[in-house]
Amino acid sequence: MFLYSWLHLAGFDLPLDEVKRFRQHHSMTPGHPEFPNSEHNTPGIECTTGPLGAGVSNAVGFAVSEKMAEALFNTKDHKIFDHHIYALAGDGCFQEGVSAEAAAFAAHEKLDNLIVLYDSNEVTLDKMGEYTQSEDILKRYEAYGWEVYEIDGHDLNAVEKTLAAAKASDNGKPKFIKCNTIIGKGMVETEGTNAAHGEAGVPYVDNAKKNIGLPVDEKWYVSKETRYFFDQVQQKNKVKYDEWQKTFKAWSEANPDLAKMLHNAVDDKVHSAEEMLNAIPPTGAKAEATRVSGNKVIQHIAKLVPNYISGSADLHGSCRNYIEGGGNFGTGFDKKYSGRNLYFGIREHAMGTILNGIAYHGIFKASGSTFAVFVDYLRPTLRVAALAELNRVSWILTHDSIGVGEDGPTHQPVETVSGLRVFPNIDVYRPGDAEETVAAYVHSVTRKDGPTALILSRQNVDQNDALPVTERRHGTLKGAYIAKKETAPLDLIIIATGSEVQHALKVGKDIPGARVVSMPCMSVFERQSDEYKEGVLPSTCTKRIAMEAGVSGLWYKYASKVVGVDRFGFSAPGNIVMKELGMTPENLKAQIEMMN
Ligand SMILES: Cc1ncc(C[n+]2csc(CCOP(=O)(O)OP(=O)(O)O)c2C)c(N)n1
Ligand SMILES: [Mg+2]
Repeated sequence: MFLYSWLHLAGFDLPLDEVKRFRQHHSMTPGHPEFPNSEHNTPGIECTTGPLGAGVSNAVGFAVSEKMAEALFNTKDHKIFDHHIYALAGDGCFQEGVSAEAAAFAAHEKLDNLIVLYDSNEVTLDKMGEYTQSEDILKRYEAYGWEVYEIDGHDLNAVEKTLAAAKASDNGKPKFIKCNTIIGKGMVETEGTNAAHGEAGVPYVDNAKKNIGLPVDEKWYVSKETRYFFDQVQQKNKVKYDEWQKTFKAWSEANPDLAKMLHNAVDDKVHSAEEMLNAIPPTGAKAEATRVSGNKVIQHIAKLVPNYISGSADLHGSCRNYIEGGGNFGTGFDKKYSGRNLYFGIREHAMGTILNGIAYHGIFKASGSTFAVFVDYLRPTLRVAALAELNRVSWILTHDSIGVGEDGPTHQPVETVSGLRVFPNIDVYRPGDAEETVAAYVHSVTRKDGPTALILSRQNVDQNDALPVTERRHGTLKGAYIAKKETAPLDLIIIATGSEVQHALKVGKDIPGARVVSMPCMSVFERQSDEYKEGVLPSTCTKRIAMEAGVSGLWYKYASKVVGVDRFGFSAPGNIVMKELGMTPENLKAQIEMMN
């Protein structure tokens, strides 16, 4: 309500009637603000809030994006990017670990355009702050390398003065302003206590209004003075806005190529999937890990999509998502702010929220990599990216199965890939060879309504060379396709994904009535026409077996029998783990023979 009332007063197109419909179905004012998506379009909402701590680290993503935009687009003559990023956060936001990861990154990369205001009221929901926190948050932020300030948050002059000082300081430090406040100030019965956080304050509102001289019987009251104040602010801002438009026009005329790149980036205008597939030559791969195929593909993607950037939680080398010649983001060492590779350090959760922040900022398309099994460390951020429909985000998750081998069960995903598939609106691609990897990457940068996860293998996989490149690529864009057609009347369908497609093909080629279907992405397949789906998986053929080196559950939607891995793995060479847990063509064949 705080944010909605401000947006309304500041002149955004958020009518008072919509503010009054707070938390009602189809209103512009849902319970927690939501980034414009297919269900909400509230002007001025810059990111989806709700999970505490995420906002602080989203703000770090905004600050990254802004620094990058300054480095790429500002010229000696024209400065078109020069804004600061502000975040308002509470005790809960700093108790959550993700803000700590992001704060360390922000200081390390010297994001001095970031200003965080800490509403330090020493109160959370259940209890008074002292019940759960005794650390000195100010000292903690100072230790990270932030510039810290402490003020009385109710002293508006102090707020204004400190913000001005924070803005004026470009000393390489992000700014942290601890504003000491009293929750529910003026609500004498509960002020300063956790009871003021939510509903417990309601009975005391009338009294509070009386105390500060507001009419008690008016619920949606805006005083004349308040309106006047905001109108003045708007007029002042309009002058600055018109000035900026002039600079922007001059910049556009002087730098037409940059201007085109910026417009395309902001409008998210990319080549069509078809154009990209045409521009990426056949891989010619032999036996090759899909992470290695991915490394070749990402170089093409980086050329085709100039606003594409790719970070990693210290696993660029293993996940193979480094953009060659793209430079490294940040300051110090060989880094610069225009760098397209981001070194997040081993901070997966922050990486996820920062990617979301970059996407919200609305210029770049951001991917981040880690081992698939560690995606649980950023899982909360996948959820928000999916519901906020952040198509600018993708995750590159390698070491996709028990095939990882020696590192053992902590590093061998089993439930992970299916665990991602159950999110609404995440397209989870587990390509089976190099050409499927090409199409999966293309999907990740051309998708318009949500994020994509790319699940890639550590170990080599065979290529389905019997099928033309274009059929493998186009089939992949449809989520599933016939990887080997039956040569006799159809009486068996073998469905597989990723590194198990090679086994399905090996077994399928000796069974004339068997069709092999490669299904790299379930959700994309589900979005195809009934006709296409029936063409790939005819309902008349009920004898179907699926194979994947992961938990079997989801595959029963498509198959009557599943060769899966419903247990954790163990440490041994990858091919031994695969063999012991039944991920071989021999076992697939034996399982088919047992079907009636
Ligand atoms: C990750 C997460 N956990 C729990 C909650 C539920 N929750 C909402 S507000 C809140 C207390 C927050 O305290 P603080 O940030 O100090 O806000 P204040 O009460 O001072 O306004 C909790 C636990 C949440 N929104 N997100
Ligand atoms: Mg608090």
